[in-house]
Formats: sequence, C-alpha cells, structure tokens
Amino acid sequence: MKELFLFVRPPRPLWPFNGPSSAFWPPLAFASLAAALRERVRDLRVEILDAPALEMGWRTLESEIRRRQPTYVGIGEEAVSCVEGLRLAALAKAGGARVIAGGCFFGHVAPESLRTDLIDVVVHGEGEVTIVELVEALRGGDRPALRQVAGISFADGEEVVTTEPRQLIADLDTLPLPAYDLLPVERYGARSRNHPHLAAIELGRGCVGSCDFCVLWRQMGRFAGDRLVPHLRTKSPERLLEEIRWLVRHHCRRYLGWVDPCFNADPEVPGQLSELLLRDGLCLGQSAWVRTDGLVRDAASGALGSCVRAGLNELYLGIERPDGGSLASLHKTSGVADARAAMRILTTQFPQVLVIGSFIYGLPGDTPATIRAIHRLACELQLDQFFCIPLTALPGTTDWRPELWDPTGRRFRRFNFLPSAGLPGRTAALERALLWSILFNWHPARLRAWFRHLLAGDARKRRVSWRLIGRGAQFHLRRLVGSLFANGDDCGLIFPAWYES
Ligand code: B12
Repeated sequence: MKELFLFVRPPRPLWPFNGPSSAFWPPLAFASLAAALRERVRDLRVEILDAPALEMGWRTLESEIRRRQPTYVGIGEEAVSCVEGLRLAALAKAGGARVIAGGCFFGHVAPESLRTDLIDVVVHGEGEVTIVELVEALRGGDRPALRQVAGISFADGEEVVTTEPRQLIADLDTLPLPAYDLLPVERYGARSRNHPHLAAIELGRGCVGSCDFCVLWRQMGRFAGDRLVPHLRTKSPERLLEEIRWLVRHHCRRYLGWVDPCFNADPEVPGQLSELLLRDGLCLGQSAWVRTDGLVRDAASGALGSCVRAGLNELYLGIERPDGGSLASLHKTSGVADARAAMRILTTQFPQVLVIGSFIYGLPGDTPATIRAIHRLACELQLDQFFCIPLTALPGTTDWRPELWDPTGRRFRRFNFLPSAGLPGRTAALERALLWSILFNWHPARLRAWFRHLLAGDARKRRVSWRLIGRGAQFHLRRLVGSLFANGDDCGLIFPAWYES
C-alpha cells in the first residue's frame, strides 16, 4: 500500500459573525499543497480531511485517523485554533504519523511548536515546493537530507535547526490547479444565500504594504539578505480565467471568495481578468479585501467598473484608524483621505456593492475618545458595516513576543479578533466606550447611514446588513449574559453541537 499524506483541518468553533453556511471556506492551502504533492511525488496517496465542512467532531475524527493510518499528517492553523492544531497533532502522533505544520501561525512559532514534541517539522512561508522536497527527504530517512530542504525547521536533539529561506515561486501560473476534487466541494456555501456554492481563490500572493499588525506580507515576503520585504506576485489573467471556468464548470461554484491580502494591489490584473470574464459571459458574485487608494486608482482607470460588472459585490476595506499619525505608526500607507475618496466613489457610482470597513484599536495611547473617533469616522464614511478589531500580537507581527507562547494553545483563543469580554485589561475601557457609542450615539450622519443601508435598493446588501446586525446583537447579548452568570471564560466563539461528536 502506498504511503498516505493526509491534510487535516480539525473541528473548531465558529467566528460569531459568520453564519454556519459560510463559516468554512475550502482550505485552499491544503488543496494547493495536495495538488503539488500529487503532481510531483507519484507513489504517494494524498487526501484532505476537512472536518468542519463535514460537521465531523473529534470522536469521529479520531476513528477516521485510526482507519486511514496516514504516514504524514499536515496541519496549518490560525492562532485562534492552536488548541485544535495541537490536539490534532497529538492524535496523529499517537497513530504513528509524522506531523508537518505550516501556515501563517506555526511558521512563526517554530521553535516553540517543535518543543511540544507533537510536531516533527515546521514549514515556513510558501509551501508547494518545500512540501515536495520535504516528503522526499523524509522518505530517504536521514536527518542530513532534511538540512538540505530550504524553508523548514526541525529539532535535532536539543537543537532547533532552521534551514535557509525558501525562494518564492517565480511564476504562480506554474502552480497546478488546487486539488478541489479532494474536498467535499458541495458542502461549501451549500445553504448560503449570500455566498452560494462558495469557492476560495487567489489572484496572487503577498502584498505591497508592510503594516506592522499584519502577518500576510511576511508569510509571502521575499528575503533581501536577511531582511524580509513585501513582495507581490499575481497569476496571469488567462490562468485565472482558466481556473474560474474550471471552478464553475467542473465544481459548480457560483461565488468567489478572493483570499488575497489585497485583491487590488496590482493595478492591471483584476481589471484584465474581469474583462475576460465578461467576454466569456461569466458573471459571479465575488468578495475581496482591497486597498482604498487602489480602489480610487481603479475607479479612474475603469478597472473597478469592470470588476463590479463581472460580479464583485462585497468589499472589505482596512481603514484601521481615524488619523494619519497612528496610521503612520503602524506603517499603513493608505490614509483617511483615501478612505473618504473611495467611499464617495462607492456610494455614488457602485451603490449595489456591500462595503465593510475594518478598524484597529488598542494602540498605546488609545483612549475612549479615540474609539469614539473611530465610530464617528465609520458612520461618516457611510460604510454598510464595520468591525473594530483589537490590536493582536499575532506571531510574526511586530508586537509578538516569545513569552506569549502557551504550549497548551489556550491563550491563543484570545487571538480571535473579538472584544475581550469585559476581562480586565488595557482594552476593556475602550470596548466599553465603543459599546456605549454604538448604543447611544445617534448623530445625524449615523441616522442617515442607517436608513440608507437598511432600506437599500439592493436586496443582497440589505440582507447581509441585517444579518450582521442580528449577529452583532446576539454576540453582545451572549457576552452580557455570560459575564453575569458564567466565570468570564467565554472566548466569544461558537462551539457547534458536533464539536466533540
Ligand atoms: C478564508 C479565510 C477565512 C474564512 C474561512 C476560515 C475557515 N476556517 O474556513 C473566514 C472568513 C470565515 C475566516 C475567519 C477567521 N479568520 Co481567516 N482568513 C482567511 C484567509 C482570507 C484566506 C486563507 C487562505 O486560504 N489563504 C490562501 C493560502 C493558499 O495561503 P496560506 O494559507 O498562506 O497557505 C500557504 C502557506 O502559508 C503554506 N501553508 C499553509 N498551511 C500549511 C500547512 C502545511 C502542512 C504546510 C506544509 C504549508 C502550509 O503553504 C500554502 C501554499 O503556499 C486568510 C488570509 C490569507 N490570505 O491567508 C485569513 C486568516 C487566516 N484569518 C485570520 C483570522 C484571524 C480569522 C478569524 C480568527 C477572525 C476573522 N474573521 O478574520 C476567523 C476564525 C475562523 C475560524 N473559526 O476558523 C488570520 C489568521 C492570523 C493568525 N496568524 O492567526 C488571517 C491570516 C487573516 C489576517 N487578518 O491576518 N477566515
């Protein structure tokens, strides 16, 4: 029997602002890595087990792993699911598998993760070339071979060995199509009205920005000497058209969730792709994270118009702060004026597009007045919705410190981009101020924005707005009840009934 490489996404709680029908996207990293392994390592079986998409809990997962007997288990988590990642690693090890971890979390806590003795090798950064070389080296069976594989860390006795950095793939068009056939594709967005038959897709990798709080430009960054710098790569419009045609025709996908840190970082490719889609008669709903300065640029060139005509209907804008000073302190290079200009364009020329703004609070020196200024700006901009995210010291970002590591993973539950549930701490007063402002601060700009959005002509936009408001209200109510009657240990995430099943 051929050896099995099994990628596993373990059971996990839901983020409270996502509905159950679109809380889990196809794990594109696993699909992309699996495709590379399948193409390059011929005598290996490759499978993906996406437990949340299958509503599979821990008991079933355990018996599945016992039944499949993988030689290698691949894991990769957000910080918030470190607990689940380590629990899975323990299961896999107990079954005799070698555990390989990668992605935007484990790649930035390699020595700490390896010291748990639950993980054999950590892959840093982009994974497709590394995983192939790594499996070949592991099959060879000798430790010196591992030292020749770029972009990994592993333990050799007491020593943690980190090999030389992996060079980025020069041409993303050379990547094989992601192994969607290994996923329970029909499950993604199956019951979703707003993101029906969802696909995850990447236009490119990396970013042009290097914001302090973000791990994504680092994950796909380029080494200049020993310094990591942001680096943007895109696929060609023709390759992207081929990928979308295949998602639509082979896998019946009808909504595209662009996973790029910044979909419009490149001034050409999104517009060119949209022209190709329109020429092909393909119009699919799409969501994307975009830069506000890029949006203004693309409105002027006509690229934004093409993207919207081709189906782009949900935009996420990282506006972050209400003032230039704190944006500069975070090394964020698009500013409040860009956000205002972008919103003027969107509200007047593209009113059908749902726009969600994201802000960060909890910087040194933030006061309740800062939070009120953020709320005021969100209303003035006429965003359809906004999220306020506490500044989070994600591994790999400027604020991360190794002493924040917790080998049980439990501390990372708080890396959930949610308010801190009234726990005492620096952000508690800011969160109270935000809630107070949301409940009682009904200035005219806000009232106008509410009426405009909630009575919006576009049915999808109205539906999503109401859903988010409903989920927000439920979240705060649950938190309030929890703080009155429970021990304050509620992490704010929702554990589905099947979690342990
Ligand atoms: C889609 C997505 C979601 C979806 C679906 C999540 C899901 N669980 O199904 C939604 C919107 C629901 C979501 C929610 C959340 N998300 Co999210 N999400 C993403 C997003 C946009 C795309 C992930 C992706 O497919 N990337 C494309 C692949 C190809 O790139 P990649 O993952 O980097 O993989 C490459 C390498 O890293 C490496 N690699 C990755 N994994 C592995 C594993 C192995 C074994 C190996 C060898 C290599 C390897 O190889 C890959 C190919 O080169 C990322 C941002 C991003 N662009 O990555 C954020 C991101 C992963 N999310 C993030 C966060 C914080 C969350 C939330 C906690 C809060 C939120 N809403 O944003 C919740 C938690 C949800 C939950 N309970 O699971 C953070 C995680 C940061 C961190 N270090 O923890 C990210 C990075 C965004 C960010 N702001 O920084 N998310």
